[in-house]
Amino acid sequence: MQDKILVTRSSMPPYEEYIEAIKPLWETHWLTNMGQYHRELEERLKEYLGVPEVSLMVNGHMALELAIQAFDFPAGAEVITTPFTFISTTHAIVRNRLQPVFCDIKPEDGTMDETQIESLITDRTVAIVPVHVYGNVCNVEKIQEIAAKHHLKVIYDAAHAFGVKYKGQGIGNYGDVSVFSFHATKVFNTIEGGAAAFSDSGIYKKLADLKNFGIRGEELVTGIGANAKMNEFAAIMGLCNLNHISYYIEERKKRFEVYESGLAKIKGVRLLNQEKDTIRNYSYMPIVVEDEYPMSRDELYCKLKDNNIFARKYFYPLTSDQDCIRNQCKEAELKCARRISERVLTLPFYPTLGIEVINTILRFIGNV
Ligand code: T4K
Repeated sequence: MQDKILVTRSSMPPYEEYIEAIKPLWETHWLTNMGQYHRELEERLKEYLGVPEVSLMVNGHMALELAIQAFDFPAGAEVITTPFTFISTTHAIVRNRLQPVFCDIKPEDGTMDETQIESLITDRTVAIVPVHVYGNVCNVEKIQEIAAKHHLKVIYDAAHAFGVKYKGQGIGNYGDVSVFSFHATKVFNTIEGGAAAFSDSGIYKKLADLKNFGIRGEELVTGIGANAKMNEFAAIMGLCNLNHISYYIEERKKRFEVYESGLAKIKGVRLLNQEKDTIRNYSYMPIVVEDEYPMSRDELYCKLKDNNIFARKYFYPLTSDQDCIRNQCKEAELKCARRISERVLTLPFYPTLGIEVINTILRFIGNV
C-alpha cells in the first residue's frame, strides 16, 4: 500500500530562502501591526493581481467578514449567495447579522446561476456574494448588470481564484470587493492569511479600522473593530511564495493535463472546471461522478480512501443544509447545487504530486 495521499499539500519556498528572509525580524523585533513586510506584500500583490488596492488580513474568512461589514448594511438585510461553497462564505454573512438568500448554481462550473438572481431580489436585498468556486469565474458581467440595476453591492468570495485572469484582467477587478484566501491549502499561501482587493481607497481606510480595533492614534479609537492583521512571519512567507508562484501554477497545470486526459477516457465522470476566456490557476481538481458511472460518489470516495488516497467532498453538504444555517435562511429549491454537491469529489492535487501517483489514482477511478 502506498503512503497517504492527501487532497493537497502546502507549497513552501526553499527552507534557506525563508530563514534568510525572516532574519531581520531578530534585529527589529517588529513582528506585527502593519510592519515593513506587510506593506511590501500589499505592494507586490497589487502588482501581481493587477488591482488598485489590497488590504491584507489574518485569513480569508476575516477578509470576507470585514469586507461585508465595511458596507454597514442594516441588520437583517438580505444577501444573495451560493450554498455550494466552504462554510466560511455563509458564516461571513450571518456573522454580519445579515440573512443569506441562497441562489442555485450552474451544472457546468458550480458558480452561481446568474439567471436566477433577479427572482430572489426583494426590497431588503443589499448585496450579492458569489464565489469563484475552484477558481471558476462567475458570470461577472451579468452579475454587475443586475447589481447596477438594483443598486446592490457585489462582494466576490475569490478564495480559490488567486492569480486568475478573466478577459485579460485580474479577477480582483470585478465587483466592489474581491476576497482571496492565502491559507496553507491554497495556490498561494502565507500560512494563514487573506486579502481584500478593490478600487475604492475609502474601503482601504474602512478595512484598516476594522482590522485594527478602529485605532487611529495612541489615544484615538474612531469605531468598533476586530483584530485581523497579518503578522510579519506570514507576510514574509507570502513574499517568498510569490517568488515561486509561476512555478507552482505551471506544475499544477502539468498535473491538471494528466488528470484531464486520463479522466476523458473514463465514462461517467466529468471535470467541474471551466476554460472560457480565463487564465486559470488550477487550484482544485473537482470531478462530478455522474449516474452512468458504475459507483456512487460516496463509494468512489471510500474506494480511494481504502487505498490511502484521501479525496475530499468539497463542497458537501451545501452550507444551507447545515443545522446552524438552515433556520437562519429562506427555504430554496437549489436543485442543481444539491445534485452537484452529492456527486462532486475533489481529487488530490498539488504542485509536487507525483505524476505516477496521478496515474494510480486514474487507474483506481477507471477500473471500477
Ligand atoms: N471561502 C472559500 C470558498 C473557501 O474555500 C475558504 C477556505 C474560505 C472562504 C476561508 O478562507 P480561510 O479563512 O481558510 O483563509 C480547508 C482550508 O482550511 C480552508 O482554507 C479552505 N477554504 C477549505 C476548502 O479547505 P479543511 O477543513 O478541509 O482543511 P484540512 O485541515 O482538512 O486540510 C485539507 C488538506 O490540506 C489536508 O488533508 C492536508 C493539507 N494541508 C492542510 C494543512 C492545515 C496541508 O498540506 N498543510 C496544512 O497546513 O479546510
